[in-house]
Order: sequence, then C-alpha cells, then structure tokens
Amino acid sequence: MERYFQKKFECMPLKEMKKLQDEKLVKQVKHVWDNVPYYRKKMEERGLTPDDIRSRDDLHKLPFLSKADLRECYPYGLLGVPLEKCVRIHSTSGTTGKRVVAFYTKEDLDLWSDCTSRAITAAGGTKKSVVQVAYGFGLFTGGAGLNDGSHKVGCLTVPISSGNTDRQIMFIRDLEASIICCTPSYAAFLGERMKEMGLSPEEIPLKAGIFGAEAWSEEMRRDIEKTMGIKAYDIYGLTELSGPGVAFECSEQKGMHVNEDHFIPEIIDPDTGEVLPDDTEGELVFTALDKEAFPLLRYRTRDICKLSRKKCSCGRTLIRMAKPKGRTDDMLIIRGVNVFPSQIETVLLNNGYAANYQIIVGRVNNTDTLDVHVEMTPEMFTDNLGEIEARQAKLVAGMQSMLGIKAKVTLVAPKSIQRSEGKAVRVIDNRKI
Ligand code: DLL
Repeated sequence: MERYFQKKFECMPLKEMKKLQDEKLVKQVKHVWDNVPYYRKKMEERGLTPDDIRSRDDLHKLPFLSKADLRECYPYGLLGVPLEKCVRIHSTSGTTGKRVVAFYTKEDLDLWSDCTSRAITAAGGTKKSVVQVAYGFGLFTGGAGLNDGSHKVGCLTVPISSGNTDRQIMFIRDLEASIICCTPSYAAFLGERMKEMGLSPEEIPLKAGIFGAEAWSEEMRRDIEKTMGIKAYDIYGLTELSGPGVAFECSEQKGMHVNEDHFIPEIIDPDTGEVLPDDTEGELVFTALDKEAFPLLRYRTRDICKLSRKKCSCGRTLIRMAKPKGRTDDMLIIRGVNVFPSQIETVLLNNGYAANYQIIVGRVNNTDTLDVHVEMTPEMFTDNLGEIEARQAKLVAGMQSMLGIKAKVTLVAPKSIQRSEGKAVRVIDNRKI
C-alpha cells in the first residue's frame, strides 16, 4: 500500500476520530488563548475560558472568525507563534480591501503537504507518476501546495505553473505526465487546445486531473473527462486554512473527504450562525486543529455546501463535503432572486455548450438586468440568424426554468471570450461600479 494513503487517519473509526479531535481541540483552544490576544478577547466577551471547551461538543460555544476579522488583524494580528518560527506566507486577494496573508511554520508546511499527498494518492498517484502542476506558483497556494504533496508521494513533479498552453501540452506528451493539477477552467482550455491540435483522448497520456480553487459543475467535469480521456478529481481548500487539500475526492467522485484529523467542518445558517445537521445546505465553517502559525477557530468560509456521513465505498471514513455551490458573496441577487453562476453553467453544459460564458449584471430604470454571453462551439458556429435565435431562445427557456427569472442570452463567436489560466472571472456586476 502506498505510504501516502494514510489509512490510520483516512479510515479511522468515527469514535476514535472524535476522540482525536476532542484532544486536539482542547489543546488548540489553549494555544490560541495563550498566543492570540485578538481571539482571547472574543472568547472573554462571551464569558468563555479554555476550560469551557472540553470536547468538540463544545465547539458551538466558540466565536466565529470571518474575513472581516482577518482584515482587521492584517498582517500579524492573528499570529499564533513568534515570527521567527514562521518560514513562509501565502496570500489571496479579497474582493474588497486588504489581501489575506496566511503564515506557516515548518510543521504547518509538513502537515499541509500530508493533505495534498493524500489527494494525489486518491487520484492514483504513486512514485511512478509524473505530475504536472499547472496551478499558479507564488503567493497563490495552488502551485506550492500540490508541488509539495507530489514530492511527498515521490512523484516526478513538473512545476510548470499556469499558462503557456502549448508548452504544457508538449510536456504532457514528452514526459508522459499521468496527472495534471490546475483550475477546472484552465483544464477546459487545455482540452480545447488539444482538440484543436487534433489530439484524440487516446493520444493524451494523462490519466487523472486534480482540479479545484473555483466552483465547477458535474457537467463540466464530464466534458473535461471526455476531451482528455481522464478521471477528474475535485480538490478544495483556502489560503486561510493552508491551501488546497482541506478536502479531496476519491475515485467514487461523490463529494470530497475532509481531512478531519486536521480540520473540523461545520455547516451553519449564514444568517443566524446556528449549526445545521448533516445533509443540510448552509455555510461551511472550519476549525484548524493543528496549525501553529495561523490557528483559525470556527472560520467562516462563505462557501455554500453540505456535509454527509454516508458511508463511502472507497473505505475512507472521513466526512464528505458536497461540491460547493458557490460563495455567499458570489451569489447574485437579481430582481430579488438568488442566482449562482454555477446554475447558469449547468444549463449551458446540458445544452452542448462549453463553459465559456460571461454573466453581465446591470441596472436599468431601477430594475436589474441579467445578460449572459455564451460562446458557440466551433461545431455549432453559423451565421444563420434564424438558427442562432432558436438556440438563444432555448437557453433563455432553460435558464428561466432553472433560475425562475428571465435572462437575455447572446451567442457569440467561438474563442471570443477570454480564457483563464487561473480562476475564471465569470461575472461582471456593473451595479457595483
Ligand atoms: O483556491 C486553494 C486551492 C488551490 C484549492 C488549488 C484547490 C486547488 P483561495 O485562493 O484562498 O485558495 O480561494 C479559496 O476558492 O473559499 C472557495 O470559494 C473556492 N474553492 C476552492 N476550491 C474549490 C472547489 C484556493 N474545489 C476559495 N470547488 C474557497 C469550489 C472552491 N470552490
């Protein structure tokens, strides 16, 4: 059995996992109380001391942390160790204001690469694999996270970063890469380019892809799998909690196993903060159990998701999170109706389009407008107006039944919407300007 299938933790009986989490949580709360005055104050305001947290059953008593807290504490205010113990930062841009900066000790980096190596192993990676890491390297966590995990498994690692698509394809073919790691939107772009070059799935050596960092639909998964002849695995994470590998998918492809020995997930009602039962949709909240440098307790991710304890046939007992539907802050409210870009994507892919689209929201005479620009595939490209109008009408009807509101759909020529090498920008909200 591979070294980085960490069976002891990944298949740990529930009772033992709870005991492990209880012990780690008590220790971590003490660590935060002793070292992070900002959070200690939040606990004191609730009349809490570390003695009130004896097991994960007491977790709900602890105050939440949010992006606003991170902004307030920028850059060093949430550090849990002296700066000299920190060896790295990563950072992510927020939609508003200051960037988030996360810190890592050597131990933090080691535990993080355990998480990504589990993901690579679950996607079939072994020390014989060639893994092409096409996530961006730098402040973004994608490149570094998968790179370190790939080293740990012992794979031959190609730290190519994102972009330069033809060079990516050359290395995939020449080095016979078996696993590619990148955002799903970049994977779709790579697939499109391979098709253009006349490469059939059989001529592409890849066997698997590890795709995450943005919301993507099941339909998009099937499309990428078909074009490249691979199995596409989802991976989830965020900078605040280390990066990719907080949760990862197994070959069942039915949700991502959360690395529960390192992170306790909860689902809450985003409006009331109340903890919701399994299988109920709400906002995902994580408590990091082992992180030293940036030890966040009850961090509100804003990702909308649900958790399931249903047994997985892969043998892992780790709880599974569904594909995040989107973020509370990605959710568009159009004429009073909640709309997620992922819902629009589902309609497009179900109608034979690729995920090349842009959503433009505006306001005319105090009424919200929703325009969706959709690229035709080369096969459907035509200048026959009647045909284009019929296609547009079909998409309008599909979106109306999915969203409950009417959108204006405009079909545009193939390749006219800009491709993304990292996270795709799907929405332009002119109401905010
Ligand atoms: O995107 C870390 C990452 C890198 C994950 C590579 C997976 C692969 P941030 O830039 O801090 O970190 O963005 C985190 O991205 O809160 C989600 O909204 C979104 N996200 C990440 N993974 C997924 C996924 C990285 N698999 C934010 N599905 C998170 C949907 C995802 N959304």
